[in-house]
Amino acid sequence: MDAIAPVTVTITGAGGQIGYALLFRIAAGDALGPDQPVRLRLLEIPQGMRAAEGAALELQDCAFPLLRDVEVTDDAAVAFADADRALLVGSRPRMVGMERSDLLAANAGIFAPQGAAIAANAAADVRVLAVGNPANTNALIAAAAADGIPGERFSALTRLDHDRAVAQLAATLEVGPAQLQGVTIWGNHSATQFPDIDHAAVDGAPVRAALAEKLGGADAAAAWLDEVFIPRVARRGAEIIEVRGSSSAASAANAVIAHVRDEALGTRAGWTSAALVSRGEYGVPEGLVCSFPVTSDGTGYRVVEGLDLDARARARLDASVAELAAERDAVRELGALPRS
Ligand code: NAX
Repeated sequence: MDAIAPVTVTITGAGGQIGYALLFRIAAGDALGPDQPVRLRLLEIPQGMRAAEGAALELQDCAFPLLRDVEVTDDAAVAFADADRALLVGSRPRMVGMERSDLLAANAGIFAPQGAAIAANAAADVRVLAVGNPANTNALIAAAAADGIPGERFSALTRLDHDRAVAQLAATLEVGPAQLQGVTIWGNHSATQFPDIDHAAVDGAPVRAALAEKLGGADAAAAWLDEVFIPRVARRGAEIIEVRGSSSAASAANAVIAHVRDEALGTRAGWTSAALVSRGEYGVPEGLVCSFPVTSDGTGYRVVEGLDLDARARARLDASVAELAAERDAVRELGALPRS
């Protein structure tokens, strides 16, 4: 009998490349802490079952002290039974010639039934993170289908974008990532996202001023932010595919670990970024799953309110929010969301 009750974590798409980089770190205690026993439930479609079963054998071979058991299944009711955390990684990738509406429809067909299966089977206080793309809208679809589970328990992953932004700034300023605070990803996990440094500090001093000093003036810093930094962060996924030949996997898994860890154990200094169901913060229409600056005291992420957005920031956030609203309207047309 464990002194601390095990936490059940369900991972969908567990046989995929992010799954393979994620499972072992959860089992090692990186997400929920070094004293927290875990049970893993791996959900796959029939084509992915062998890969997930292979990963389960390897998990056993690690003899992780915190890992209580692993179950591999293609039945969502079994996978989400008593789940405390659901990490929705599996999704339909965009294939050549696929229209955006086809992609949204294919993923609505995955995330709506999974939302319903979570509501029917998971623990009453389950928390759900959508990773599979389009992550924000997939979280919206799952939340809408999960009758009885408050929207605040759903989030979508923008921590990889956040960490990419911190890393690019750290490299340019020639400082360590831990010296930077207050970076924010706003909006959608897509090319319209807005990586924002206007409230960021390096060793307590404004990042904008530090960039101006490093790059030869305020105009040079502004040009670097708009022409280099923002596009590089927003298109980093494509850059990784070009160089590596396949999409980000270990860095994405690391971001999932960081998102869950900070949500469960609390953000320490400053804030991080996550996409949450809007309650109207910063004028983002209620119900959209939008990335915001967030903190957690260990009981769930909350939006950091009260930051000033200038006209440039407002326009960038509005553009990304318009894309989120268009995605929501498209899935509503497909019947994957209740008509409000
Ligand atoms: P892979 O194609 O390697 O793995 C996906 C796995 O999901 C496959 O094993 C597949 O069999 C499984 N799957 C498909 N439909 C399923 C269903 N209905 N139920 C359970 N499993 C199902 O993709 P991978 O590289 O692991 O990426 C997974 C998802 O993460 C993709 O949608 C990808 O676009 C997204 N990403 C999201 C990121 C983010 O920051 N939000 C960054 C990384 C990544 O691009």
